[in-house]
Amino acid sequence: MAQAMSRSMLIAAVLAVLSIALAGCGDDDVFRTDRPIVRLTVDEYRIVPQNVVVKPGRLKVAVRNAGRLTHNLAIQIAEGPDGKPVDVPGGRVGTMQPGATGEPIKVTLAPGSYRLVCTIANHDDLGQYGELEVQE
Ligand SMILES: [Cu+2]
Repeated sequence: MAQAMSRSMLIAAVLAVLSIALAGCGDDDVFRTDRPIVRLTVDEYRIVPQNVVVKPGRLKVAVRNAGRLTHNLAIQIAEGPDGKPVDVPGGRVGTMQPGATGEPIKVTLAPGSYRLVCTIANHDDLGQYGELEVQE
């Protein structure tokens, strides 16, 4: 009886590990939603989820800093008028202290590809960026 139970628990544990491993696989790491809100978490040096797909129009973005350093979040067009990345209007959550949640922002996005990035120091170079795809 006890043995059967521990076996089923072991199987459950193995399945849990497998599902976590699968969830971590490259192309599968995309968060898709039809809802006009996205919640992101930032830490050293990531934006989670890193790949987000939303519908065009109004989008509320809420960000929490789960890291040990300060971070911010900008939603950018990869190439602005001068060829450099530029924030979409209203598309920046200011510096968040460790453990803090930023003031949620509301942006209006046309279909296209946008960049998510922390613009503090060299966090971008350290991998703290992501992609926001806006598509019908
Ligand atoms: Cu950062």
